[in-house]
Amino acid sequence: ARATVYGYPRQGANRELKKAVEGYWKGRVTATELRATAAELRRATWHRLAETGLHEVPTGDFSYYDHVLDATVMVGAIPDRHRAAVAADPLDGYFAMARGTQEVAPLEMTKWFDTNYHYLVPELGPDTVFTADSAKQVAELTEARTLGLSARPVLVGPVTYLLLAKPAPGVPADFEPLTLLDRLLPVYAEILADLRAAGADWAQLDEPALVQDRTPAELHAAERAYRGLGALTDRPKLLVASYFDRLGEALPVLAKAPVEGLALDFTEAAAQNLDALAAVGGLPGKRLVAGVVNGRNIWVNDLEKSLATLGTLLGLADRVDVSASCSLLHVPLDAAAERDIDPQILRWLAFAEQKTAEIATLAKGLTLGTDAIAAELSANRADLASRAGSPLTHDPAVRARAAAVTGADARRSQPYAERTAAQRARLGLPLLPTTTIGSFPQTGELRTARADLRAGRIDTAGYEERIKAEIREVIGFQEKAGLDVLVHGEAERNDMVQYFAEQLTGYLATRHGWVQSYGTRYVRPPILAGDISRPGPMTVRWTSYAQSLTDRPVKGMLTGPVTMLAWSFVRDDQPLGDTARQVALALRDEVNDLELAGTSVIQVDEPALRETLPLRAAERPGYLDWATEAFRLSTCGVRPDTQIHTHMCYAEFGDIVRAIDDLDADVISLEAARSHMQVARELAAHGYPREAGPGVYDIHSPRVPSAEEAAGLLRTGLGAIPAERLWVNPDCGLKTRGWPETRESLENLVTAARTVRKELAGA
Ligand code: THG
Ligand code: ZN
Repeated sequence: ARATVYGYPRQGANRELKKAVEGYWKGRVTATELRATAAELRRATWHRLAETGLHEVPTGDFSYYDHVLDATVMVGAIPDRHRAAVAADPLDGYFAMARGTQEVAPLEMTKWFDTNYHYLVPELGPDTVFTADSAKQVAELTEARTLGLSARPVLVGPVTYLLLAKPAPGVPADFEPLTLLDRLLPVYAEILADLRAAGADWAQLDEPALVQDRTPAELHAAERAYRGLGALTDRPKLLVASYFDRLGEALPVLAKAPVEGLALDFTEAAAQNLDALAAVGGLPGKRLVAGVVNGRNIWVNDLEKSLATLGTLLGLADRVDVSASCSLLHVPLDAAAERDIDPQILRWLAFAEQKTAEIATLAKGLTLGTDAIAAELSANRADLASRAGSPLTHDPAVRARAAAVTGADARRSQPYAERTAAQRARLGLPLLPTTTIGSFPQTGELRTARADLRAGRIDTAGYEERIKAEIREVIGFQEKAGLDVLVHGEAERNDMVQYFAEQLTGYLATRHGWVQSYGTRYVRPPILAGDISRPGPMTVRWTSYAQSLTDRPVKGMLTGPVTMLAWSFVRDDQPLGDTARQVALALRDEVNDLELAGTSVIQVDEPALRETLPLRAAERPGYLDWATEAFRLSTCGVRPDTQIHTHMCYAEFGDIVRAIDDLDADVISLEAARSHMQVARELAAHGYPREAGPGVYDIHSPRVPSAEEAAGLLRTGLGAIPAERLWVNPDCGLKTRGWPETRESLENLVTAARTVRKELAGA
């Protein structure tokens, strides 16, 4: 058996790639230097992979920004508006597509399946002409082969490429990119021929879109694609890779296709993929690459269990190789770099480096027998036992409390109609109340203060003084601007998930655990490692301090349980719903403590509610059940006159509007400015019965909306939501904005609210 992976973190141990790319943008790094840094990172990675025991390294998975954008370049699908820039300078043109310029908008960005990686969406239309550009793929293959390595180019597959695309601007919205398949296949044929000529024995075509629910027409397209590519004579052997879920109806299609290999996910979807493989009579004559090591979570593998799976597979294919379930892009680089995690616990964790070693060990065991890996197996058994038996993973008090939850705990004590009256009486807000989503600009000074604290240049008291000064500034501004419900501005928070994770028992934070989110932006997702409890209040001090400065209500600001899970690495030893419930109970205590401290409005954000929706429709109702219950569990312990707000960061939410209703929040704020209040109409169409604040200020752009423009949006909103239930707020938090445009925009927003209030009073 051979050991391989489909892709690897690109950034380098110290995020050298981020620094080089951002340096290039700033003019501090030349194109030559950037290329050299990138080539050195690739070389070091391949060496490391081979040294760790991989027999075949991936090539072409490296990217300056995004591998789907690389595929767009590879097939020549450059949007018209970027053609001149790409022709003038391919590298600058590439970054123009990724980030836009003064003159042209970038490609849209969206989530890569249900991961936290974001890709740039191809824009296609009936006039799209594809042309082959195999330069990057061929160059990287040649680099690896020159090092004497056995290398396998990895490409986004043609079906997935088209299924991920959207109609280009100006193309009718009902245009289906998949109709371009016949035009795209010859381009893939040309690239495959180039790779063959450059010495590729195998090429991998990634088709993760085939693990989603697919129509018969889409499955038929997949069949045609691989019948066509398989029939080519001048090509490498083809490995069609699936990951993130079971292949389902697409498995028989690919099993019958004239390709030489299939890669399947045997982590989350192991049982279904095994059954489906058996049902088609296995893959006689084909190579099966078995993704038995989880490529998107950070837990140490159960080597014996994986060996058992691999053993079963041996009877089902000509040849079985070992890999991770998906590219290792989605996990941090090296657990050994984590010096702050208890060594006992660190043994439970496997990042990309450790996963590579697991894959190599499994391949060795499969080839030579378990005796050859006896030491690894015994260490692995001890690590797994340590995790299973740890008090961190089994806190009896947390478990007893979660088990005792009743339906009543997840329901407000009064229906909305009654509690809204109590809230109105308590808050005394005007019609069309104004508020913000929570965060105010994170200034350079704040980041410096945090860095100073970490480096010991200031002490905690000094740091807290800086935060307090910022809160005074934010409260003072909001009072002067005339906002009705104020916020403290979240100066003390960097990544909100990390902020809460650091304060909850059972959560681990990493120092170096960077994972690419998009382009040169990375996150360090915390790890839900054990049973979750809250040793003490997390936000009450800052909220109370802010409230002490003003007579107007200051909103308490929390991140909801679903988002806490979505932006973390989750436990794999219990259902997600159980983990969500533990987090929800910890947040419930925080909500209740905020109320006790006198907070009358508490916002619990769930920006990730929709993005966590399972890939397959059959699994969605079960997810939405535990997700909405967890939200209600965290928010329903309050008095009727305490107002619960929530916020979500997206405009398209038609498919979960019922779940949003199920949250039973008193007020919801949503993104709406760009879509001209489309969400307001969708909420109305659903009969949404509570209060809503469709955003009237697009915070994703530095542009300042005029008071008249905001008033226009409000009037549009009033066409869908009655005045008594309409709030006035921006689309999202202001963390990434500068102070000048924030000030002006919020002043205009208040002016707009006052104007429309007058109109309503006069009518
Ligand atoms: N927190 C976590 N995960 C997330 C988000 C988050 N996933 C989805 C979404 N938000 C991703 N959005 C961003 C936005 C900005 C940055 C990263 C992801 C970013 N990162 C800094 C960088 O790479 O320079 C580093 C920030 C830091 O120092 O922590 O700007 O909000 N967990
Ligand atoms: Zn938002």
